[in-house]
Amino acid sequence: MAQKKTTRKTTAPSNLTDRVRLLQKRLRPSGASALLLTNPRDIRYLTGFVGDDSWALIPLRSSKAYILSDFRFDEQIAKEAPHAQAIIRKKSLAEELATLANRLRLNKVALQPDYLTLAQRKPLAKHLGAKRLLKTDDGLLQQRAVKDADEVKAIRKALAIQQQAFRETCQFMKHGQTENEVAAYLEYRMRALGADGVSFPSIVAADANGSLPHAVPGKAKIKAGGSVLIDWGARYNGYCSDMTRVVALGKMKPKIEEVYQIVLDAQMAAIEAIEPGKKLSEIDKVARDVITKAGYGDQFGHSLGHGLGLDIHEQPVLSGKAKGVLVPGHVVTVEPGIYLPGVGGVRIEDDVLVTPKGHKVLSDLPKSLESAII
Ligand SMILES: [Mn+2]
Repeated sequence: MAQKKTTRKTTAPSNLTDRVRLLQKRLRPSGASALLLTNPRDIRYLTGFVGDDSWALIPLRSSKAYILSDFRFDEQIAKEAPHAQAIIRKKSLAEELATLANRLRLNKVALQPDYLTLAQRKPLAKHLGAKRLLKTDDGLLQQRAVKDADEVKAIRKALAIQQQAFRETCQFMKHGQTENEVAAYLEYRMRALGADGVSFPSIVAADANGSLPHAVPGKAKIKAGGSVLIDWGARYNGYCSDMTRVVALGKMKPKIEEVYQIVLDAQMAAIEAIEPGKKLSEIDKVARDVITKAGYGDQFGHSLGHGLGLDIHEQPVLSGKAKGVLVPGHVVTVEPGIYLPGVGGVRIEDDVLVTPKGHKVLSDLPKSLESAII
């Protein structure tokens, strides 16, 4: 009897080969014959495999990637990473890697120093030989900063989900609810609308709590005539989105209204300045100048924004200290803020794609002062 062939639906991104080729090309001059991936995010980026407790080996002169994993992930690897060969380990990861490296005649194996502990390196040195281990910069942070079409699509979808959940949450919010209740509803809606989950724990900060840039939602109540700062994000297909809005129930306090308009002006000016070739530090300065000129420079104590992707904070960073320039494919948050202890805070955040000619704002929830009164 002929064996029935089961066709498995793969979830692998379509650009995997391009991503691997780019990495191989960059690493060849380093003298490495392969790169050992120990960062789960990089493993996902280059193979499609989402599980943990696994390593991946990318030889530099072959199109095949290897995933060293265990029984739990056998089926998952076939589905998520059809281009990779799974090695379901019977011994330790280090021993299996040594066997594989010998079989493939790999001379030098490059490691990811930021994602390998000393405890993990020791058995590697023992089984593979310390001389075969190479410390190198794999350049993946820079590579991952430039998003391909698949990635932009996933971020757009994450944004669509988080924005719909926010609109529903604005309908739901009422005087007397706690920050926690609002956060729970918002996160529930994102999940129900198809998100993998949140991209980070949501911030819902009522009134004076809004002056803490990383406030944790608690028992404080939202009140009519008060303001609420909400910083939230969805994850879709592994990709994060990230936005912040400030809304007021019924009316906004004059002080909050004043700084709201300043933050909005700063944010829009910075977004307008985004185009390929512009210095990262210059974009930060555009927003900072607006806020400083209005007299609140000291109340804007963080950098303007950050890249986002499989991680919520990625390259590039929009800060005064950042080196480098924007290139097409960068996706960055633009999120200036003014924080007034005891009074409250305003931060407005959107996600922006750098295009060949300029930029495209991927998020589109209203943000005018009028729209902030709900
Ligand atoms: Mn952010």
